[in-house]
Amino acid sequence: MDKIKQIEGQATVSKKVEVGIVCSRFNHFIVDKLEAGCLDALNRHSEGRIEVTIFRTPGAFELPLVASKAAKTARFSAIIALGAVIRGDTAHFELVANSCAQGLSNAALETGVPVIFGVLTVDTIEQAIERAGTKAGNKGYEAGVTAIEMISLLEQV
Ligand code: INI
Repeated sequence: MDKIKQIEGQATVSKKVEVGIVCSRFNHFIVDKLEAGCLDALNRHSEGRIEVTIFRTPGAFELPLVASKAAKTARFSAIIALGAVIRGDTAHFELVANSCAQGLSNAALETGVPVIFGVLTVDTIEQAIERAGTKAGNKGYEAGVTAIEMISLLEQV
């Protein structure tokens, strides 16, 4: 092997792009913090080149449909889904969390548009708070950076 070519995304965008954020209102106390972190990341890493449209769904279960429809418009270079699924006493958690994750993954694969999974799936409200801008960082911020990296990577694939 003479030469290994490596291609990876940069932490910024080279041209003007539009990004869609799909936020669920359920557990909005947490999701609002993810949204703020995500916007902060897009702002810091874009040098003003990213335009954002925010869509709001009732819950995480509805995120995939809106993400998929937004991706199909071909208007957005990436879609970021933000939500918080917190375990309760019933099987509802598993159903909502699994369906959301699978649906978002399908939306990306079917459209070719990166759909970023910024949905917390946690056992307790404390764990959610830790991941929404306190001791475990902000998963919304991470989702924003991941979107930028994926936009940049897909430009080169
Ligand atoms: N939606 C969430 O976003 N997070 C949750 O924790 C949650 N729980 O636990 O019930 C939740 N449920 C609502 C669901 O996403 C749908 O909106 C609802 O079932 C209507 O389709």
